Amino acid sequence: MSDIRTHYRTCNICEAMCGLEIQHRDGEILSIKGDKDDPFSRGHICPKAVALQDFYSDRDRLKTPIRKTADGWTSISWEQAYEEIATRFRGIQEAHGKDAVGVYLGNPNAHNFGNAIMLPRFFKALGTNNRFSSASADQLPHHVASNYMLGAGMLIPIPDIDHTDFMLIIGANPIVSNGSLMTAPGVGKRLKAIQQRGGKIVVVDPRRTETAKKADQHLFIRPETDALLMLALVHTLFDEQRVSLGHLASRIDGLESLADAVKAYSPETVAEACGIDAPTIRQLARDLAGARSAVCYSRMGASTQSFGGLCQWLNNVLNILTGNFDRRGGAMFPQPAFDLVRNKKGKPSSYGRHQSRVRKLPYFNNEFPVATLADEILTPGDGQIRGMITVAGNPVLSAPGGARLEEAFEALDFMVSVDIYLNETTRHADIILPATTGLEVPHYDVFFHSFAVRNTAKFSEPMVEKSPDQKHDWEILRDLSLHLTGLDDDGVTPEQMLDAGLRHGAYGEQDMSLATLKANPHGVDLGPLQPCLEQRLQTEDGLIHIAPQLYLDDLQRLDSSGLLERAADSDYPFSLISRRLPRSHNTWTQNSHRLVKGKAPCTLQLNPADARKLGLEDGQTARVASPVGSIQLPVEIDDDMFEGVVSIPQGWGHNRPDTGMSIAESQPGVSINDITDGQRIDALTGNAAFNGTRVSVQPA
Ligand SMILES: Nc1nc2c(c(=O)[nH]1)N[C@H]1C(S)=C(S)[C@@H](COP(=O)(O)OP(=O)(O)OC[C@H]3O[C@@H](n4cnc5c(=O)[nH]c(N)nc54)[C@H](O)[C@@H]3O)O[C@H]1N2
Ligand SMILES: Nc1nc2c(c(=O)[nH]1)N[C@H]1C(S)=C(S)[C@@H](COP(=O)(O)OP(=O)(O)OC[C@H]3O[C@@H](n4cnc5c(=O)[nH]c(N)nc54)[C@H](O)[C@@H]3O)O[C@H]1N2
Ligand code: SF4
Ligand SMILES: [Mo]
Repeated sequence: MSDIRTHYRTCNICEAMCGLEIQHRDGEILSIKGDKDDPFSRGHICPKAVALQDFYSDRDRLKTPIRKTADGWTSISWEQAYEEIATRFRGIQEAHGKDAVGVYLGNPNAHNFGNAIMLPRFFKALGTNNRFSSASADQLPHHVASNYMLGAGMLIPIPDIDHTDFMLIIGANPIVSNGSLMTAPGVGKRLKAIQQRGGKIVVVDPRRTETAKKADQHLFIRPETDALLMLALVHTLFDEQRVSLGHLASRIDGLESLADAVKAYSPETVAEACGIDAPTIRQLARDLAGARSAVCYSRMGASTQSFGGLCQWLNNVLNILTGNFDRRGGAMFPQPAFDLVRNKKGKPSSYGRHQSRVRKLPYFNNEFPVATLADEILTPGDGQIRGMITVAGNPVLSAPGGARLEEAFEALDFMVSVDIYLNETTRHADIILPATTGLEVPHYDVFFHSFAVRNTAKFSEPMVEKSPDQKHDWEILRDLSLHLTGLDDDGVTPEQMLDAGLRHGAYGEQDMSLATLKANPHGVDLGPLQPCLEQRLQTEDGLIHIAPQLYLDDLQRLDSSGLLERAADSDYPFSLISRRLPRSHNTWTQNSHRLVKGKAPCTLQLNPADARKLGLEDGQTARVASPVGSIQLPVEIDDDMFEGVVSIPQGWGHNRPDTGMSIAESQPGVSINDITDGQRIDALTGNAAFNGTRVSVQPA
């Protein structure tokens, strides 16, 4: 038996980038703990990190490429798989054009350094505009706001949680999610520190969340009325002459149009619709403007709804008008060692370059909205998608109206999935290519260092050497690219590209390189965020566009939405929202026996008064229906829910036939996206509008 070894790495399950210390011997894991010497996470971890060993040793993980046959799945060699995929995709593209093959990228791509760096090459080889990803079921409104206001979709302002004196949290639950577009390991401690230094936290959410319970103030809000609330806050800042632009004053363009546009949205006008009274809204505006430093931070609750675009624009507007943009304690811009934003100035943005074929939805962030993927596959005509590849995604469970994708994927001529499991999505593929994951991969957080509340950099080696027949995701993408194009491998690796990026980046002159990171396995601290927007801004005119026309135009859609009048729907009287659970991550961690234990967590939460009206008891099964479908699940009566609002966890529904995740199938839950609707989107950005889906609830 060999010696016990200690391995240091970054957990890449969620955005928090926690440092891990793993003891292992001969490929067996003895312990997984927080790495106290990680300069950023300082020992923090959550229960999911410990489950990394379950994914590592999971017998349900796919080990070889498999092919669907009349007699079920059979193993095939990598070479056979590549040959067949290239032949089939090329055949489809020759007959029907490049766009006839579609791509869907799931969330783990953002946590996979090889893919983050190699995907552009793969896209080039495939040559299709029919690109989709989980981003349009998530954070797309943030990218759109950054693109139109700051000139670069990746230049996203991040709350300076470690220095702020006032944090307004709208539609985020970092205590459970561990933070999103705010990489902040140990976020609970960071929130508590705000209060310990005399600051204040306010949470706006239709559910009194785990985060709301720790805040100084919680305001219940009716789903999808956040844009109205934020407009009223902006209105109040102008109305009460509390606008103070600070050091960016000379760079703000469009202030007058903004002041004009918000005149109609007084707190008194929106109070009834939002469910928050006017004096409370006015006081909130005063608190934001009056705090020594303050930041408004809004996330999934404000993004994945019918006015997600307006919300993320107004979120930035509030931070700008209170002088908190690019300022300590406000909304700041990380300066990552490997920078996704550099050198974009003057290059034309891809935003709005195309429209989707069937529903004419916008092409933002180099992709079409996933809400229209099923339409593009199922609607006949020129440009129809006939072949598809999914990479690390499970849209059957994760996309709005996901159930319709089952029909769509079955209708394809040919489908490929690069994944670690046979699951609800990949079972529709003709060929599944298995990748390494978790502890088996080298890691550098290309994206999340760019969204982090402190500048740090860290590279992790794989804990174990993969076997010769295993492939990293990026190798699969490279091999597919080479087979598609017939080109020879130029030998370039993600590590080489990372190294070049680090050397040419902001810290290149301070000896930043891959070798430096390898010599510092706990990570390198590069200090707190600093004001840097004037250097990083990417607009042609060097100005911050506070009132881009597309947002001003979208106000009309808000006005005619019926939200202000509280228009009721008697067939579907409840408003559905999603929630995240501490012990699961999206759709794929439910095969860990460490995470899936105890009481089944996939419940319908609703308020006691609503339960009484419906005659529902705790634990009873309810039927929840929307215009697109219905599901049945146990009721959990909970006075943390706002009246008229019900909540279901996202990421569940492992009750489909013919999948291969035995533990997940033992506690399957149901898929919320069997009742969300692909037609329900934020029309401005194309982002999915999960929140506020109208549903009926009855005893089953
Ligand atoms: N109703 C509702 N729907 C939602 C949400 C919500 O709040 N409410 N949230 C949305 C959000 S924020 C997101 S990000 C999306 C997520 O949507 P998706 O990205 O489609 O879903 P995931 O569960 O992340 O899918 C990950 C897939 O990758 C596989 N996988 C895991 N690790 C690896 C790996 O290392 N390599 C490869 N090749 N495969 C791997 C898993 O087996 C799984 O099939 O869901 C969205 N859907
Ligand atoms: N444990 C765990 N952690 C995760 C994940 C996970 O699945 N499990 N997923 C990861 C991913 S992919 C992401 S993107 C992040 C997301 O991170 P967060 O955005 O922090 O996570 P959510 O729990 O989706 O928080 C959304 C909140 O919005 C509220 N909400 C719903 N509708 C509305 C509305 O109309 N208005 C307002 N104001 N609030 C509303 C919900 O009640 C919920 O509390 O979490 C990441 N971290
Ligand atoms: S908070 Fe996220 S990064 Fe940290 S240990 Fe948990 S899953 Fe991993
Ligand atoms: Mo996400």
